[in-house]
Amino acid sequence: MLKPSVLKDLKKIVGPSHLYTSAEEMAVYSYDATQREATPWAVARPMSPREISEIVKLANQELFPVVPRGAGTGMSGGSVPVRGGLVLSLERMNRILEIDEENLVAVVEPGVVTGDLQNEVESRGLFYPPDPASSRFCTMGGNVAECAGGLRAVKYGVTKDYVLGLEVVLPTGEIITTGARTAKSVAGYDLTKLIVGSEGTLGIVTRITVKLLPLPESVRTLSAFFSDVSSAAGAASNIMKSRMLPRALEFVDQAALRAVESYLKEDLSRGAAAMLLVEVDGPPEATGRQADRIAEIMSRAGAIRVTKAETDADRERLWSARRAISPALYAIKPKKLNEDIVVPRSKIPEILNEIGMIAKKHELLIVNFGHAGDGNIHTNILLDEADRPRAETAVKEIFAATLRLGGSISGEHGIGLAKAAYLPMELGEEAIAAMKRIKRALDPNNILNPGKIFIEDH
Ligand code: 2HG
Ligand code: ZN
Repeated sequence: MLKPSVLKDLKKIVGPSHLYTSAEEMAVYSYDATQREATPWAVARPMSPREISEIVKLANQELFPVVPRGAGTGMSGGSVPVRGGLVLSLERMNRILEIDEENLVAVVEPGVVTGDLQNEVESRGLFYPPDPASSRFCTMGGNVAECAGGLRAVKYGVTKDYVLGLEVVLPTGEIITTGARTAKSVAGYDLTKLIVGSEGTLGIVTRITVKLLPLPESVRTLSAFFSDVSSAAGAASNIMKSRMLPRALEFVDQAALRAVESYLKEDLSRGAAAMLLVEVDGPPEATGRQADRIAEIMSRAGAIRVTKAETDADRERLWSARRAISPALYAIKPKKLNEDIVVPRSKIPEILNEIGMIAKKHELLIVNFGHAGDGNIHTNILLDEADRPRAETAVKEIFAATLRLGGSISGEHGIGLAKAAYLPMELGEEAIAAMKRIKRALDPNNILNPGKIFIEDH
């Protein structure tokens, strides 16, 4: 609970209409896309770095947790206030501040919806490549906090590859800038990279400078359906071996297909067991040729049907279906544990095989889809509450197999709450101790987003 005097101070900082305390308002800020929930003690909606700095200084005096929050679309519990405290919602700081067309740079506030930035720059012939499946709802601040990946990472990389610099309120209240707005800068330690992906534990990002690219001249999208998962996995690995680099290479298994089809009331797959969705971009003469070659590779690998999207509406239909998989899975079972393991690309057939065996052993329904081109598979264990203990054992086994194949337990969703217990499986004790030393140095009172990433505090 926050003392009445603290609530009064917070009201003074953000203005009375931007401090929420009612049960209904708390409920809105209590969860993310993992279905994890914890009720905050209050919610503040600041408008400036100065207000945030004052809030954080107050938190250090009064020792209450501060939990930054974007749109709540996170997949690892990063914005869930597990220790209570104050949720700091960045939703009002939602301006695109600048698009510098000459230098290919955009400057935004953290509450900007990623899809809105994409649309704005695309209307000027520019391109912001990171494209989380939730791009229509998620915000740039959340993307930075978790280092979001998404559908185009296979060719263009992830959020950290585009962030040139940040303005950050440190856990002790200082407002700093990191990086630069130039194409290069090696002035001092790379604090930008430290903050990107730090899951709201090392600073609150209040301004983001990203690099832009020229918008590719043309895009071609193909869908292919297979009668078994291993042919689809084989086709994906043949595409990656072909010396072409698609901008998206997505895999969807049968259960995920069925879920999204019943969600959208649309029969995409006509009974197929797996789908690949592939997209190339570049000059039209190149994309036309690449689309033909990719179609041929997929047919040779056993595709029962390959279709090239002919219109923007066709493309949009395919991508909307792909983006809807995650929410659609709730139609099958009330709960899911969604993981985002990543393995070296060539190991996808092996990891899918292992996951299949683990599912069978524990009698669990496990659905797989995701960014095959990155080796990043969204393994979703669909469950009723009674399945949970077996599901948790299965998660551990899936992580062990992932690490054995040279992978990582999280490709893009972050550790947050969901994977904190498993982080030691991947990182040695010394590496975790080094990370905790950084946390302690920047946040000596453990104010900022406590309880995340590490199972035990510093
Ligand atoms: C996606 O790629 C998201 O659709 C969500 O990263 C994945 O729900 C999931 O497992
Ligand atoms: Zn994803």
